[in-house]
Amino acid sequence: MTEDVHIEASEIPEAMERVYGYPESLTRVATHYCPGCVHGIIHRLVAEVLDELDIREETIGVAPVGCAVLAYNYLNADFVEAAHGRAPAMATGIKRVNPDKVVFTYQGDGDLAAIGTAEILHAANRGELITTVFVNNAIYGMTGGQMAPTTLPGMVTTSTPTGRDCTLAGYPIKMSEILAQTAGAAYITREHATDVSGIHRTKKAIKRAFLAQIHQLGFACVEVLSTCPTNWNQDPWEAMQWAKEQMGAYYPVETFKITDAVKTLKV
Ligand SMILES: Cc1ncc(C[n+]2csc(CCOP(=O)(O)OP(=O)(O)O)c2C)c(N)n1
Ligand code: SF4
Ligand SMILES: [Mg+2]
Repeated sequence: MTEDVHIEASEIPEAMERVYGYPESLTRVATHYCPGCVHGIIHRLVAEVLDELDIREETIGVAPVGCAVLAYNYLNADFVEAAHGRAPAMATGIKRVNPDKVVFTYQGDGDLAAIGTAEILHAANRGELITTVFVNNAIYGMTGGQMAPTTLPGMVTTSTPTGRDCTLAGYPIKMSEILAQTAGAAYITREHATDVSGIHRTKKAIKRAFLAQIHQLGFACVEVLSTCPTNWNQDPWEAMQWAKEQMGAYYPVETFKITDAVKTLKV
């Protein structure tokens, strides 16, 4: 364990400005994520955004089933746990009953693009005032690396040991492109969290997606291309490159929908 070097704002000499620190919206516990997994990075980005927008106290997160099932242990906001894929339905109910709260879902690709396809599609189409952070690592991470709808063609998983054969198993589904077709969506973008510039872009996108909700502009979803070195059988560095290059070739990093109102938001 490294020594905790946290410095309280009151301890910083007046002439100095704090430029980096531990977000208040992140709890001070070690996560269970594997080395090289970017769930932890994405948690931190969400925490930084909650701090910067000063919305931690009024935010309710909906945690998924998947490796991020314990997101409520790491993000220091109110949370509920949804059954696999049902986070958008729960978030819908929570937001409608508590319109003054800021409600977001955090979902993996198995959760959002398989069992939860109907929930996310209809939440977007209804223009629910919720924010979704969609972590796409092209696999069912938590359950041992089975094929997900997002698994790339030819990709070896525990349930496709000779590689995904799209003539049998269908083609990788592009959820952001689909969600962008819905009239209720205000902001749909795909980013990646595999290098510094990608992480900065992802943070901006997450902030814009929360702002879209706060300004009541419609449904917003940020897909983040991410890693699962454990189930991809890669080391963390390889996994970062693979996500950026191989996943990025199939899933372009692009903003698929941004309404004029969302464009005017200052991020
Ligand atoms: C209704 C239901 N079906 C299936 C499962 C088993 N299950 C748990 S996590 C998971 C896949 C998670 O994959 P993903 O959402 O991509 O998250 P990751 O672990 O990759 O971040 C599955 C199928 C479950 N818990 N509940
Ligand atoms: S199994 Fe994969 S998704 Fe889950 S924590 Fe490990 S690297 Fe991350
Ligand atoms: Mg996954």
